[in-house]
Amino acid sequence: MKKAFVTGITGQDGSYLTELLISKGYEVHGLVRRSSSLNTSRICHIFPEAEIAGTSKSESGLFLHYGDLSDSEQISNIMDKVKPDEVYNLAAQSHVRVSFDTPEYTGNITGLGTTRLLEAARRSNPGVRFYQASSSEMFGGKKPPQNEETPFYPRSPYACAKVYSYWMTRNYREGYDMYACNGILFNHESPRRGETFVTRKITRRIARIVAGKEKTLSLGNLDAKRDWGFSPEYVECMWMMLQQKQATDYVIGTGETHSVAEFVDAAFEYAGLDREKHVQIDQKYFRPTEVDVLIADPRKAEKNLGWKAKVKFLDLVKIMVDADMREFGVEPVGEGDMILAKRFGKKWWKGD
Ligand code: NAP
Ligand code: G4F
Repeated sequence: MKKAFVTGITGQDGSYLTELLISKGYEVHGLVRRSSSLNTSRICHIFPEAEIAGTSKSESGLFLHYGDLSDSEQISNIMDKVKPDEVYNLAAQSHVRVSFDTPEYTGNITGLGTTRLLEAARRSNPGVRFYQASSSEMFGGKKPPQNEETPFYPRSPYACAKVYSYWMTRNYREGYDMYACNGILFNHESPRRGETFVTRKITRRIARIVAGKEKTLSLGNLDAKRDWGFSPEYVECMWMMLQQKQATDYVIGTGETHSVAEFVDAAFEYAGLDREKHVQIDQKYFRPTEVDVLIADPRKAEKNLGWKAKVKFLDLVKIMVDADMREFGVEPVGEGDMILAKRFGKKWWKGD
């Protein structure tokens, strides 16, 4: 039985990846931060025990370990004990706007945290396979469409930290012959997306407006363009990257770009609401430096991995609006649910 260690297991991607790995028969070990309120809601269907004590195991074969990417000793302890075959580094201070408020902390976790993990992984098992969650933010919106050869131009403390982690991952590959890959993923969303990222903020607020709980939605820059895909498809690609003969880096995205304004329009229209009555602009959501246009050129992943995004922009909008309507007790429009049933059926991912 293969063993995987996943950092960021409580996040959007970590939760979907864990479901995928368990469905493939892996023993999965996850790193969890201690918090004063529960932070395991995205994995509580796999790990129902509310309390974790030391290393805890659920019925499904998922093990959780307390730790933090700032704590190299604990990371080394876990690695020595688990000796994983595959390590997925998904943990990060992942919010770009917040990284301007916490640049040092973001550098410590999103940057140096990767080095701590690479070093502990290499020492525990030289044959380990390592996935680094790199980001399209590293391109800074320059020279679209962006592929593996596009130069980096980081435009936030978050992106600077991710560029450092990208190069450390390559350095371990080249210096120690370690099987280490960077997945340079463009924005990917889902009903499990964090509530303060723009897509989820929009769909959640729409559901609350329909439910009569709110009236307005305040946003920042509506002109920025992103290549938005669907998280459950993207975590499959992370796994694929670690199953190849040779380690290399991949750009992953849909190949389409849409503005935040287009997302707002599509979501309001789908929910049957008039955007003009609800949306307002608030300067506090603008960033000191913005990434204007992200659009992936994912041809290398298509060619080498046979991977292609199936869920595109409008489908994604519908899936997310429906899920949030259900969460707030409103009858979903229903097209999003139909798209999921058609595309995923009874596959590993059960939907939210
Ligand atoms: P997310 O939902 O924000 O999850 C981040 C995870 O990191 C959470 O499990 C969080 O734990 C954990 N974490 C944060 N600080 C930590 C620390 N100091 N020590 C240990 N764990 C810590 O992010 P995501 O959307 O799933 O993204 C996964 C990864 O891919 C991130 O590295 C992100 O930067 C990167 N990425 C994301 C996208 C995207 O569009 N989603 C695109 C490119 C790259 P808590 O639950 O305790 O907060
Ligand atoms: O949803 P966002 O916060 O995502 P952003 O900054 O693109 O970063 C996400 O994707 C990256 C991959 O490219 C990841 F690496 C990163 O971890 C994260 O998952 O913002 C998207 C756009 C930005 O241009 C922002 O300025 O939406 C704009 N925006 C407009 N109003 C807003 C808002 N963003 C947020 N979060 N909140 C707003 O009110």
